[in-house]
Amino acid sequence: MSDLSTSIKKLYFDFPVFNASGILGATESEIKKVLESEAGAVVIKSVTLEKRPGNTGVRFYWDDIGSINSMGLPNQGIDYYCNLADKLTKYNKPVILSIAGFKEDDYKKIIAKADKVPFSAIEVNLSCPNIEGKGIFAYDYKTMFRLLKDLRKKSKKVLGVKLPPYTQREQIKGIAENFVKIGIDFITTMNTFPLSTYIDYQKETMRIKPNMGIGGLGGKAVKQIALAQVLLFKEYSNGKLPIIAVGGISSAADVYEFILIGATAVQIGTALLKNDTKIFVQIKKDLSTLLKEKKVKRLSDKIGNLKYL
Ligand code: RRO
Repeated sequence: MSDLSTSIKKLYFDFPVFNASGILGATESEIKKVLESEAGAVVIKSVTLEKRPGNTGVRFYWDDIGSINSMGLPNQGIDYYCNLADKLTKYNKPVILSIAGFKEDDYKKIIAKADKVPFSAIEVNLSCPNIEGKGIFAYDYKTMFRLLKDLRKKSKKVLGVKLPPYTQREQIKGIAENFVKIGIDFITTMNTFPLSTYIDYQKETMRIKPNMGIGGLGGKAVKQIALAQVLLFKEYSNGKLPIIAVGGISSAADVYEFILIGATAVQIGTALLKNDTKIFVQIKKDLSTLLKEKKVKRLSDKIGNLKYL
C-alpha cells in the first residue's frame, strides 16, 4: 500500500484528510467521533472567549452544487475545549484548535489559554463571513499582520491562519510574503465565499434567515476557486508556506488534485456534512487505489508536482 502520510512542522498526518472547522468539531462527542474515524486529524470549531449559540433561524442549506451557511460562530467557549485537550491526546492524531474573535484582544486572550494545554496546533480564523457588523479581518491587511505578529510572539504552538478567497494576485503575493516573514507555519485556504445566497423560487424566499439570507458559499461550487488560491499561495511563498486546502473536496480525485497543486493536507466541509465520517473511509480506499494505479509510492512526493501546459 502507498504511503499516504504528510507532515507540517511537528504535525504528522498518517492520512492527510480531515474535517473542516465547523463540521463535526463543536462538542466533545463530535470531536471524538472524528478522532475515532479514519480522519487523520481533527479541527475544532472556531472558538470564542465566551460560549455562543450562534445565529438564529434556518442557518444552513445545501444542494448538489454547494452549501450556504450563516452559523454565526456557535461554540462552547474556549474553557470548554481547553478542559478537553488532555483527553484528546490518547488518539495520537493532531488536534487543531480554530480560534475566532471580534476584536484583536479576543484572539490574544484565547491564544494565551490555548497555549497552556496540549493542542497540536492553532488555526487562527480571520475569515468568518457571518458576523453582522464586523468586517473580515483577513481583508484588513494592516490589522491582520499586526495581530499575527503579536500572536506569533506569544504562542509556541504550530500556528496557522484560515483565509478567505482573494480575487487579485497582488493580494495573495503580499500576504504570502508577509506570512513567511512573520513565521506563520501554515495557511488553510479557503474559507467559504462570503456574500453568497440561495433562494427558493417556489416559496419566493431566501433559503437561510440571518443577515438578509446572505452567508458563506461552500461545497463543489467553490472548488475551482480554492484550487487557484492554493497554487498562488504556494507560488508566491516560494513553497515556504505549507497549505491545508479546503473547498469543494469530496473524493479521492479531488484530494489528489489539491495535492498536485500544492496542498500538504486537505479538509472536508460540505461533503462531510452530507456523508458523515464514512466519507473518510471511502476517500482513503479510493486514494490508495488511485496511487497504486499511478504507481505512486508516497503521496508526499506529489505535493506541488503539477505541470503547466
Ligand atoms: O460560524 C460560522 O458562521 C462560520 C465561520 Br466561524 C467560518 O469561518 N466560516 C463559515 O462559513 N461559517
